[in-house]
Amino acid sequence: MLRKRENVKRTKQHQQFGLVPQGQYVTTKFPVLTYGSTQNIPTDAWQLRIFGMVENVVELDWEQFMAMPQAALTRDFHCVTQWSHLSNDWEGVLFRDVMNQAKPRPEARFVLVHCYGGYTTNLSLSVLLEEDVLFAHKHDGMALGADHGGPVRLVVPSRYGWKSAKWVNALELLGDNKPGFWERLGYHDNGDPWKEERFRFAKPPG
Ligand SMILES: Nc1nc2c(c(=O)[nH]1)N[C@H]1C(S)=C(S)[C@@H](COP(=O)(O)O)O[C@H]1N2
Ligand SMILES: [Mo]
Repeated sequence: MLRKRENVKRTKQHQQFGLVPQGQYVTTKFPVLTYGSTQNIPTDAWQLRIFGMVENVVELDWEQFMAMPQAALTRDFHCVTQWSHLSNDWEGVLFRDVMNQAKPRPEARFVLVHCYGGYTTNLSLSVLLEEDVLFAHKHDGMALGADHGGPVRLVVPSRYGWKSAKWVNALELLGDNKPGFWERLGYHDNGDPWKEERFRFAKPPG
């Protein structure tokens, strides 16, 4: 109960200063949100593959991934179910650095992100190339737990949480947009929380 009252107070303060998007409340918890089951992928079996409209198909194993330049950033996280968890410290490899190895072809405009377990989500390549998009393997100083998408998840700070794919396994570069798991069910292709782009339609279908 105390925690609840604190969260209400914190939410009001953040809203007052425009620090959380409309329709979000601030929580100090970091809820786990997974459709289906947690994937347990040992690092020695983990792989990241980039394919589709690229000059070079890239396949990185854990060692190659960890040998890349490491970046750290602190960002807020907004789930479309309305909780926001602020000031997450993420560490990992910048999306840009990984994508540079693949050399997207000029026709490549969209990316379908594939995860272990079958989850997918779509983003435009230009959003993913923003400077703070990261393949994260650490959260708040600790190895990213399997519940939160470890060994490696995508973090797309400028979009709702469902675009931050856990247990990321592959990126498919496409010329035409192809909706992912939630997007096929009515969630927004772009998903900017500051524009409240929750649903593809004004209301979810059905
Ligand atoms: N592979 C996979 N990634 C996923 C999900 C999922 O169900 N499967 N859920 C998404 C949703 S809706 C959110 S809000 C965040 C939640 O991340 P968390 O469980 O670390 O809080 O993960 C996203 N990434
Ligand atoms: Mo979410």
